[in-house]
Amino acid sequence: MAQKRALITGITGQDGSYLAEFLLAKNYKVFGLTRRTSTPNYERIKHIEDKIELIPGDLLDQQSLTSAVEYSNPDEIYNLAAQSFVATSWSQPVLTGEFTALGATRMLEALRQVKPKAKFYQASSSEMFGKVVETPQTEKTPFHPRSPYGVAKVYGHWITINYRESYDLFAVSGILFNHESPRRGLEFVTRKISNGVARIKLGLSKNIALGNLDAKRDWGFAGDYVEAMWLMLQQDNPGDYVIATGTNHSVEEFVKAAFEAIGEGSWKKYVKISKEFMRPAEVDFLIGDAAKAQKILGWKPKVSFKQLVKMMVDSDIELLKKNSK
Ligand code: NDP
Ligand code: GDR
Repeated sequence: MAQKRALITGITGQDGSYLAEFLLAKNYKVFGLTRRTSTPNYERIKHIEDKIELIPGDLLDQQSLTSAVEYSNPDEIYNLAAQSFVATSWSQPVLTGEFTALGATRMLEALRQVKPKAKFYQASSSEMFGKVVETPQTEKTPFHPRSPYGVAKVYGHWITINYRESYDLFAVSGILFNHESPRRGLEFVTRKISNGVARIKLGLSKNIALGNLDAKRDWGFAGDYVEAMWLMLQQDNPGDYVIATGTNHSVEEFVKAAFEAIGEGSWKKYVKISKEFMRPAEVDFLIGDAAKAQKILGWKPKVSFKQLVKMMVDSDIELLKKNSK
């Protein structure tokens, strides 16, 4: 059988790096779209850089996306690139719409014009459920996004379905709940906490400043979730799937578990609440029901909440020790 070819947008991000590793292990030829920066930001993919091929391009630039599809001639396209930080979407709402919403249309257009037979994955999000209308959330739960990011993702979700229905494309949306890892960006709450706890443990900081500790999220491990993306594209028919663990925890519970991972029972003295990290509209409670994915894809998460927190704290301790040498 010919070697399969995949194009990943957002390959320098958390999920892109895990997905690239996963596809390389399956013997794919992996191409990644990267945008120009004045200094390279290949930290997450430097260990596989010699095994993948990077193609310059930007979600804002249709021609570069069309060329990337022409050049890579992919069997599968994973559209992971986005402005993915919810908080920033209030300060940069138009840019978030350009990247996260219209970027999906541009990728779909590139596929439709160049390689309509390629299978397409769109990175949809549990943020689309926002102010939830039912619990747990499934593929059938109506959306009520609470941020410009969530609104942009709803657009990306529906344009993917619309292209599937209009042009008979194999285009799917994975509605992924929060997934974290040692490669998570430092501004997201889980990594901010694991890094903060590691710094406190090593005597580099005295406290961590956080916003709303009551918000609850269904947190899984990113390494588990990229397998679900791939499985969605291996089916005979395109469909949309919720990917989640089916359990949730508050930010406060994450903080507590992170301090417990370093053997510290009293976390309260280390945490400061700062208005700076409160959001104009909050998503209070998310919990997903991934029964459809389990039934059709045979997918289940492997890493538990406790294991995830410990993995992130341990990794940050190691990283800080290494960087201080
Ligand atoms: P990251 O923020 O870690 O990565 C985002 C990626 O998008 C980076 O590679 C970034 O490149 C790239 N990118 C941003 N803007 C552009 C642009 N204009 N042109 C080309 N590339 C661009 O996100 P994650 O890996 O966590 O998430 C992957 C996708 O999944 C995103 O779409 C996110 O919204 C979605 N998602 C994530 C979830 C999660 O819990 N992680 C849950 C549900 C959905 P650069 O390195 O140059 O900045
Ligand atoms: P989220 O992730 O908005 O769910 O989006 P984030 O980790 O930023 O926030 C989770 C919850 O924690 C609360 N919070 C804080 N958040 C941050 N970042 N910093 C803080 O100091 C802080 N204090 C409390 C937030 O208010 C929120 O309730 C992530 C992204 O990966 C999206 O791209 C993805 O679509 C969704 O997950 C599913």
